[in-house]
Amino acid sequence: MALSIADLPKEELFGQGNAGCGGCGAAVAGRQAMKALGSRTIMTIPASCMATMGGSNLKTTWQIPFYHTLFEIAPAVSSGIRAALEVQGIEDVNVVSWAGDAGTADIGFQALTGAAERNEHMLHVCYDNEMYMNTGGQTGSQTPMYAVTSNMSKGKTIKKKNMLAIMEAHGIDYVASASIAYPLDLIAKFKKAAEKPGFSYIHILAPCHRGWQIPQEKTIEFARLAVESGLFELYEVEDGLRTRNVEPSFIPVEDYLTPQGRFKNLTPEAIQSIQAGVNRHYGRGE
Ligand SMILES: Cc1ncc(C[n+]2csc(CCOP(=O)(O)OP(=O)(O)O)c2C)c(N)n1
Repeated sequence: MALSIADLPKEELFGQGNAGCGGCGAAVAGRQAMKALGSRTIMTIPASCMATMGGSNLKTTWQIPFYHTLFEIAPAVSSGIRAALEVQGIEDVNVVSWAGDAGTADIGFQALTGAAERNEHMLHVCYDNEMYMNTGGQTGSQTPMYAVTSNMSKGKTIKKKNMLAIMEAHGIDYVASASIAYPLDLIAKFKKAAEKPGFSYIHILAPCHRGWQIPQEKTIEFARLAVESGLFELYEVEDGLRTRNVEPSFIPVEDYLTPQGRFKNLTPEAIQSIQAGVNRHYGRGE
């Protein structure tokens, strides 16, 4: 039977008085994910907004054990936690590393690829706000081309690295993209990942209104537009089988891009080339 909002647990394991900005997409992702993972979960989080947002000392937002790790090592710490649980014969705990796009695709990548190669029994989550937000919105490999950031005032000149494809290439148990605008799809994916005996990877597009320069109450709306335009595809890969979970309605990419302040330098030619890329990807002709 399909999951419904009414079936979700009422318990809030993330989100009670967090220190994130109003309208923070990552905080929404945390709240949704915990509805699937439940209280038998240990989380490691490297330097990022999400680490600071979790609070400190006795005032943590997470109602589960949460370990704020160094930037480069969250999946390695999670691997160690899994090993420690195993020697104690504890099997009913989800071990998760939860990192931003820099903590996943850039500075944290070596620990991630190592843990994935070993097919550790754990889940790595990338909440992708497409910038280094906790230090002021710098460019990273997950920043899309043309986006203006605090250190690239004319916009990024190279393409976004495809982390989902990279993780798929590891041959791990489960790879999925998810969006905070599609909570039931996201929650179903976390449930699936939690049941895998090996490594799972979930990549969540989590808009940041500050970096994206959008109104703070429109975080979810832009997350949805990304999917509807076809720019952020919702899919999963299980046993080598790739399934698209949501068919986009194919609104013009322009409707997603131009209202965002970070794309203020987009030329009509650039918009055309982005649209052409989407059309090619979905086999829709030019
Ligand atoms: C080794 C190291 N280099 C740099 C930093 C400074 N630093 C802390 S958080 C951060 C950016 C994190 O970006 P991301 O992972 O995308 O998460 P976000 O802040 O966007 O939530 C940086 C550069 C650090 N803590 N450690």
